[in-house]
This record gives sequence, C-alpha cells and structure tokens, in this order.
Amino acid sequence: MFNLVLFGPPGSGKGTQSENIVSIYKLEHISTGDLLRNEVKNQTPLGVEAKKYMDQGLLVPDEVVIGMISSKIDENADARGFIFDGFPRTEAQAEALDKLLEFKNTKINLVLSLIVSEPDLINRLISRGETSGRSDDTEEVVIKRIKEYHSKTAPVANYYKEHGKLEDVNGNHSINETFKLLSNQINKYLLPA
Ligand code: B4P
Repeated sequence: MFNLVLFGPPGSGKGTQSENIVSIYKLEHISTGDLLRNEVKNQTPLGVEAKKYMDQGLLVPDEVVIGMISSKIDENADARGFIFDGFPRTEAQAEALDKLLEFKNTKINLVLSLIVSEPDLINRLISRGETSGRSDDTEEVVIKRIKEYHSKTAPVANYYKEHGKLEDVNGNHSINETFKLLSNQINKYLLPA
C-alpha cells in the first residue's frame, strides 16, 4: 500500500491535483474538505457543528475530523493506497494518522507540500468564490483561513520533515506543469496503474 499526503495552504491546489493523481495512480481519495462539505449539505449533526467553524475560516475540531478519516480508511481496506487531501492539518491530526495507519499495518510513504505565493492563493480562492458559492471563499474568510494555516497547519510540515518524508513542490505553475512536478516525485515510489 502507498499512502500520500498532499499538503499546502488553502487554494494551493490540493483538491485540483488530487483529482489528477487519482486518475493516473488509482489511489483512494480522502478529502476532509469534501467529506465535511457533504456532512454540511446533508445537515447531519456533524455537519451542523462543522459549518460553524468552516464559515468563519477556522479548522474543525480534531476529534471530528479524525473520526471521519478512520471510517473512510476502513471502508476502503483493499485500496492500492490513499491520497490524503487537506489532512492532517494539525500536529495532533498527524500523530493520530500515524497511529491509525500503524494499527492497520501501513504508513505514510510521502508528503508532497505545494508551495504557492500568498497573493496567488488569495486570488485563486476569491475567483473560485465567484462561482463556487462556497461560504469560505470570500476575501475576509480567505484571509482568516490563511492565518489559521500559518498558526496551526504549517508546523505539520516540520513534523514530516523530521520523519524524512517531506518534499516541496513549486505550485505556482499551471495545473499541468505542477502535476508533472508532483508525478516526478510519486514515480520514485509508485508507477501509474
Ligand atoms: P479544503 O476543502 O481542504 O480546501 P482548500 O484549502 O480550499 O483548497 P485546496 O488547496 O484543495 O485548493 P483547490 O485545489 O480547490 O478546506 C476547506 C475547509 O474545511 C477548511 O478551511 C476547514 O474549515 C475545513 N477542513 C478541511 N479539512 C480539515 C481538517 N483536516 N481539519 C480541520 N478542518 C478541516 O484550488 C483552489 C482554486 O485554485 C480552484 O479554483 C482551482 O481551480 C485553482 N487552482 C488550483 N491550481 C491552480 C494552478 N496551478 N493555477 C491556477 N489556478 C489553480
């Protein structure tokens, strides 16, 4: 099993590139953002709780997100591997993920960190907001999300660096160019399926 974390600030292209990676490498895609938006859409108790945080640009509490991930891994026990998109976003989530995977006799093999300049992040998200209808894609909330990223999520990169798993990838290029750079890294571990 090959397990990949796609890491980066809001708007760095994690969701966009995950789709490309899934279609070529046939990994199971786990996006905590998508899972949470689905809960919100279905107005489940978890979704009602999560919405309060998401609308403000804040991270949803760790225990909520970790529980969702655990059941998603169990549902796909036969997968070739997983791509974790937007998770882990705190050091507590990173530690919980390592424990979960160890319990399932597997581990994170590679963490690809998308590096994108801050003005580009803001522009991408605000322009997505014009059509997405996402309540967290307004300028005010985007700035808050980037702040939340710096205080809680950026330290996760160090966690993986210390474990020798982190590779930086320049995500300022076009979607196709960025995908080539990501593929160059993945191909060292796994060939297209
Ligand atoms: P997420 O859904 O994970 O999403 P994201 O940070 O908005 O964006 P992503 O990096 O995936 O960017 P995308 O490809 O879409 O998080 C949303 C919220 O959910 C969080 O704020 C938080 O509240 C909550 N949440 C999620 N996971 C959590 C967790 N683990 N713990 C706690 N809370 C959690 O790209 C953005 C835009 O840029 C798109 O329009 C795309 O078309 C464009 N784009 C992408 N690549 C481009 C490129 N190379 N050039 C030009 N444009 C590009």
